[in-house]
Amino acid sequence: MQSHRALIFGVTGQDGSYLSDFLLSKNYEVHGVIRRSSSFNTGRIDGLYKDPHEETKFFLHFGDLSDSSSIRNVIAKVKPDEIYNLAAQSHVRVSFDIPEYTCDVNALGTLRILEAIKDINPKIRFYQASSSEMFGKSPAPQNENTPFYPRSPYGASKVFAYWITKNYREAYEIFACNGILFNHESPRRGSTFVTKKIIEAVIKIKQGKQKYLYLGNLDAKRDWGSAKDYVEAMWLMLQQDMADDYVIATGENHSVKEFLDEAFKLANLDWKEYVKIDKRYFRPAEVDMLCGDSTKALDKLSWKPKTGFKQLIKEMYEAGRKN
Ligand code: NAP
Ligand code: G4F
Repeated sequence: MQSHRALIFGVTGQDGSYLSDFLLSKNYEVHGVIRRSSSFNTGRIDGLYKDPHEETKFFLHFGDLSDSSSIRNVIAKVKPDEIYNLAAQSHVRVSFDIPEYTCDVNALGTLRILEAIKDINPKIRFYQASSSEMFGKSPAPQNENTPFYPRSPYGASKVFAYWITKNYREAYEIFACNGILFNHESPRRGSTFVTKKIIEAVIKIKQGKQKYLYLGNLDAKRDWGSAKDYVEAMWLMLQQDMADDYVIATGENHSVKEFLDEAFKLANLDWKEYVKIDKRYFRPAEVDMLCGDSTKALDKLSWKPKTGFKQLIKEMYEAGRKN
């Protein structure tokens, strides 16, 4: 039987690396798009990459979501059955500093891929990495029917990408799905997101290599799940008979303070002795509380999260200690 071929934009990111692992385990041929960078940006996928002269099912191509021609060329060359758009300027705080770039990549980048699919092969199935940040100020619990109220350029860019994905599904019958994923973390999470920042600090403080941890708003609440669990949901969405949009979440939420409690407890430390507040980590507008209701994903995809809050923190802590 011929194996399926997937193309992943954002393959070097947290989710791109876990999705690559997952699809390779399903015998897919996986192609990833990477950006040219003056320093190495492939750390999360180095274990998967082999010289293309050897036998391999994992291939990399240069491209950028701000560059339509590179998107079109890679899609025409790879001829994928499925495209996963995980590429984004994904940092909410940074999106206030570089709003125009954030919207170019996250919003127009999505449109560029959809236009290429429409012109090159409208039969390609498309996954869009939508975000719980789109709900912003809308009260929890949030599900597929909750109105969007984004609170950042990042959130607003993702709202455009969500609607353009839905529009290309309705207008051109492209099999295009939005996965509205709530926060998901892992040992591969970028170091500037709050969970990984806390874990790295706990380990360094315990080792005597760091004195204090500087953070912003400790009262914000997030629905934190595990990236490994969530990439399976992305794939499941593209295996259905009909394209649709799904919320993916744990249904539980915790404050940054609760995360600090659990993480510092693992090292037998009290976070109150080490955490200091730095105004620079506050956002001009904050999302106070996210908590997802993923009943639809359970009913239609038979998907549910496997990793709880404490287990996730423990996994991140144990993996961090080994590095
Ligand atoms: P991440 O670790 O920040 O990865 C982002 C990826 O996008 C990286 O591979 C990055 O490449 C790539 N990228 C950035 N700008 C690009 C551009 N102009 N052209 C091509 N590629 C570009 O993010 P993640 O946590 O894996 O999240 C994956 C997706 O899900 C993102 O779209 C994010 O917004 C969305 N999302 C994430 C969460 C979450 O909690 N993790 C929740 C909801 C939605 P470099 O490695 O070269 O920087
Ligand atoms: O870890 P964060 O930066 O994640 P945030 O803003 O929720 O965004 C992440 O999840 C979204 C899904 O809801 C994704 F779409 C997005 O791409 C990204 O993956 O911040 C979490 C909370 C915020 O309320 C923030 O204000 O932690 C608070 N926080 C407090 N101190 C901090 C810090 N966040 C960061 N990054 N750094 C701090 O020092």
